[in-house]
Amino acid sequence: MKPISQLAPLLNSPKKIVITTHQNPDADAFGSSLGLYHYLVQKGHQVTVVSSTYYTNFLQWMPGTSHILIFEKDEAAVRKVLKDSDMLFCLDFNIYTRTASLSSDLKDYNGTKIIIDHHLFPDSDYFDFGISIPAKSSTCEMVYDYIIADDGENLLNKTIAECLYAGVMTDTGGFRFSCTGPDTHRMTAHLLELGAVPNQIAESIFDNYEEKRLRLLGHIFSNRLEIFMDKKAALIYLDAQDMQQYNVGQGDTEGIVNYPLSINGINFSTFMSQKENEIRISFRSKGNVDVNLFARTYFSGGGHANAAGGKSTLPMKETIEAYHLALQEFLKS
Ligand SMILES: [Mn+2]
Repeated sequence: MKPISQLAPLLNSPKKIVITTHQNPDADAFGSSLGLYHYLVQKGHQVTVVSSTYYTNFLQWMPGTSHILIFEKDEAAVRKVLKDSDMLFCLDFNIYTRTASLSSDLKDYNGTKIIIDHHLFPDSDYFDFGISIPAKSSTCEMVYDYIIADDGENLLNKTIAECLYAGVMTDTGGFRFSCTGPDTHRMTAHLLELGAVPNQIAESIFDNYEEKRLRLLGHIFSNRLEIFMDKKAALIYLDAQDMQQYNVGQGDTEGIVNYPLSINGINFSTFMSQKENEIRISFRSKGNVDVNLFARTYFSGGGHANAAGGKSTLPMKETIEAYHLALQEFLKS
């Protein structure tokens, strides 16, 4: 994989470009993709953003979402645009398998492949050009850095600023996580100067739920939250019946894994939810508790040191038992 700085000559003439991101996109995934989209379009390229899966309601407001092609909805259109394109930008994910059923099409992609991402251990053999900095707050911050390094500061505008602000705000947990650096705040100041309005973006993302999500939270905190104070750990789980009873849809479980970390003394939080034949698991931690290592070792996943994901194909009861055994072993080492 060559450094992304060497990509510039290839973009000197108009290109057909596809930008894609990870499945079940969050605000950093779409913010970085659409931020880069609005930049590359101004540079004269023909650009299409592709999402492998449907996206949640709270991303609907972001400028450009109506142009996004969704693979789950229209496979043929996505295949055509991939086939006709010169380059593929992969944003906010480190390995093509993070794109659900789109994976095999990405695997066989013939054009130039570029990664901009902040997850650990990128699949460098797959990408031709790229930049991977796990210490960065968000892929949105990396897209901002890319635009500045590309001498594109004059093309930054309110539209791009809104997209990038959304991703940096959410990936830093509202500028609370340890990945929030001086550069993050310097960029954020610039995004506000460009016209991004923080309270509007925060409301669009955080105040966009239905009543059922608050009822679900009530159920979780009363019945589905377990605290293991001796291990400084907490677990939330939602089984198939919970998912059905509270009509849990895409986005309804966003951020739930973070709540246990607000308890004094808890530095490791796990959230499990039943999705068809597998259990999706999210991990969050504070300090030097490496949940990337935990997810990779025990639950076929990965991510960042303080935020990772994994999965289990065992039933919920057995998965929780496996979690307890894993936690015991993990804390010993
Ligand atoms: Mn991200």
